[in-house]
Amino acid sequence: MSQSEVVADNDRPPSTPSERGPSAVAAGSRPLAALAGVLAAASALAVGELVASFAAPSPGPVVAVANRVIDNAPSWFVDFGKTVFGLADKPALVLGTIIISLLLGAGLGIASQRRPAIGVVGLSAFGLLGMVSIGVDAQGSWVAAVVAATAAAGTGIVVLLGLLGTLRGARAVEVGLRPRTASVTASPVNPPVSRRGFLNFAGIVGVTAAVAAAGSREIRSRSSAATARAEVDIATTSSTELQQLVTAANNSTVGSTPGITPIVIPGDDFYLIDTALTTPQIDPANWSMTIRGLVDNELTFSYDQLLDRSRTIAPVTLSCVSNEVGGNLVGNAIWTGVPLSELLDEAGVRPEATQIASRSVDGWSCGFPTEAAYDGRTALVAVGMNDEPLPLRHGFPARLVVSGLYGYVSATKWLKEIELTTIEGFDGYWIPRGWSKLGPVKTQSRIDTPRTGDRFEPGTTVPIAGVAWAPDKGITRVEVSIDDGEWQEATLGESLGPDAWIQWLLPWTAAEGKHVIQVRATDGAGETQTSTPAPPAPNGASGWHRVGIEVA
Ligand SMILES: Nc1nc2c(c(=O)[nH]1)N[C@H]1C(S)=C(S)[C@@H](COP(=O)(O)O)O[C@H]1N2
Ligand SMILES: [Mo]
Repeated sequence: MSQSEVVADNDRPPSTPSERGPSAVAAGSRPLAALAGVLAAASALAVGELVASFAAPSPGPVVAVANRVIDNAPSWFVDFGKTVFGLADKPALVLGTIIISLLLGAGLGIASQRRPAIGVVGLSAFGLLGMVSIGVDAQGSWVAAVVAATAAAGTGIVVLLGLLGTLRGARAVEVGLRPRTASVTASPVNPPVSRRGFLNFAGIVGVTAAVAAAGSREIRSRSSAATARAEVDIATTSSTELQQLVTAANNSTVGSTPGITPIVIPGDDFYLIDTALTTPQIDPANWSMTIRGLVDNELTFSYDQLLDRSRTIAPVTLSCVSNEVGGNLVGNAIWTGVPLSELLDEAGVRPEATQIASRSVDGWSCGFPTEAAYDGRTALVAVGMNDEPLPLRHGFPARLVVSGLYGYVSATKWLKEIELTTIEGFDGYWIPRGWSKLGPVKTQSRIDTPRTGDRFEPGTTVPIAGVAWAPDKGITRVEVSIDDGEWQEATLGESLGPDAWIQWLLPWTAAEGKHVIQVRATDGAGETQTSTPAPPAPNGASGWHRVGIEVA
């Protein structure tokens, strides 16, 4: 066996040295060239992330590119992501961006083996994409974009050319174009020096890239707004009174039903919906919100100025238009904030301003009719949730909360500006993506317990219970029907007001057989929710929630 045979890749069929021309060996080093490309891409991304992290909250290349995907993706792609990955659709998108970059890197590595210029051009194009993606990002800075992208592309090119150069050295040794150094005898466990050099180099690059990536994460976490948030105290005396009402509701017969949703959802358990890949980290000391557009005086408020004003406390049920019948993209919390109308009045809203548009720090936007701020419903620039400053993921330092409107038209988190405009003059983020311009919340009810598939013994008393909501009209009646039978009126729990959901209970004696339980609610305007099923798009799901159980 010749020495060149010994060092050939194990996964290749054996061949005689005479059959193995230089091209055969070149093909054998393909996986290594691909590895060189992957490492070039990985180190480029890691260095780009590290450099950009010093400019936080400007995103790094990965998040910025993924943001561009979210912004420009057709809605079928977004729906697909939500269907396949659910609430993990964002981590999946970030991971996907990284994997695609590494795969492209692999391709570049192979293509650059013969023509290194391809690698240089490819990695420069990568850099350009990253630069523009960071630059146009709502939280991006062009300085960070240029510096991070240049460093990333430069690193990628150096790594790629360096590794391929080492690899060429290794190839020369294998083909016998260059004599092996006398001191090293090659064997499967002791590869020739050049190939070993490649692997050593590759290892160092891999470890360095991992360290850079970890470093960027660490730097970003240090710039977190969590510390600033921890120093704010939102609680007031009226929140204590409300808390007593909440405790009473939870301790009531209805509220203490096992399996029923608590009347107030803690921030950590509250449903989350937004387009943000990473939670915006906002230092309230450097934050302010502006009211502009069709107003007499443009006004800007700092966080302290908002906190210094007298605050309203209101339980409001927030719902996502994407919530399915029976779904859990809905929650009730106690919001603390400044009435929107108060701030608008100071700015002086002009009569032609028919829409209140708002934008977030991360570039999201929405809008609703100006009337909603003035028709008496709860409409707040909220700074608190359940007696605490807003949780970071729920919009710290400030967000909008408007009773009776789905979140996608009203509930801007990480609020940056409110612009008075006309209804025709502006479409929020989700409108061109196929959702209705107006998003009043549909009256809905949900069975929390029992759940589909539950089994009971005949004769047991089964508490049928759940929640019903119709912000800002309130719920006046909840009825339950078993097996399409007569509607039976459920007992309603303590009310936190018309903006909040209400808990309900109907004890039922289980009779043998399979049963279908249905629920429907009637709102304060006297309307009973429709039985006609509709999907969430374009303006919210409708129909009655039903649950199937078995008694045997
Ligand atoms: N900045 C920003 N605010 C946003 C969104 C968003 O994507 N970005 N999504 C809206 C939608 S669709 C909903 S349903 C609510 C959800 O608020 P939550 O995550 O606090 O429950 O936030 C709204 N506010
Ligand atoms: Mo939503």
